[in-house]
Amino acid sequence: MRRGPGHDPDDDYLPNLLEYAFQMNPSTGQSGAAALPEFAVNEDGTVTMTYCQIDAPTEGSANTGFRVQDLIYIPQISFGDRTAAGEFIWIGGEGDGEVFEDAPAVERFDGKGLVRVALKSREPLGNSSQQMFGRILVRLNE
Ligand SMILES: [Ca+2]
Repeated sequence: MRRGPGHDPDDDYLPNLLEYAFQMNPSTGQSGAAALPEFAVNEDGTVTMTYCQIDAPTEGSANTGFRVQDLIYIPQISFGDRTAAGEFIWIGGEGDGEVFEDAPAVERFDGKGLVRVALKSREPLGNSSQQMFGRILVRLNE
């Protein structure tokens, strides 16, 4: 059985939890790139992270994570710093830093049960020579 949230039956490197969170098909390796997070640096040095989440009543904020049905979407950034164990240090969500403006721009766009969420950083972040990563951590809301 390969039906658990961490399984990847279509071998596209997206576990079932993320296929569900981004409303992709877990049994075919179709491209779901439109639903995956994008990260852009604005002219003023702020960054905008854009991603899709399930279109349903939402609680929380960009800085605590958005609770939608049985999922939590937690936007985070990293400047490439690592822990002693070699893992990236992520900032945002879970109370350890307020990276993004609270009110995201939310747009319905595809009729497939998703909304596109655009989050802008509160301040300029780094410069073009500094590596920066963004991710959406998705967890089950237990
Ligand atoms: Ca998959």
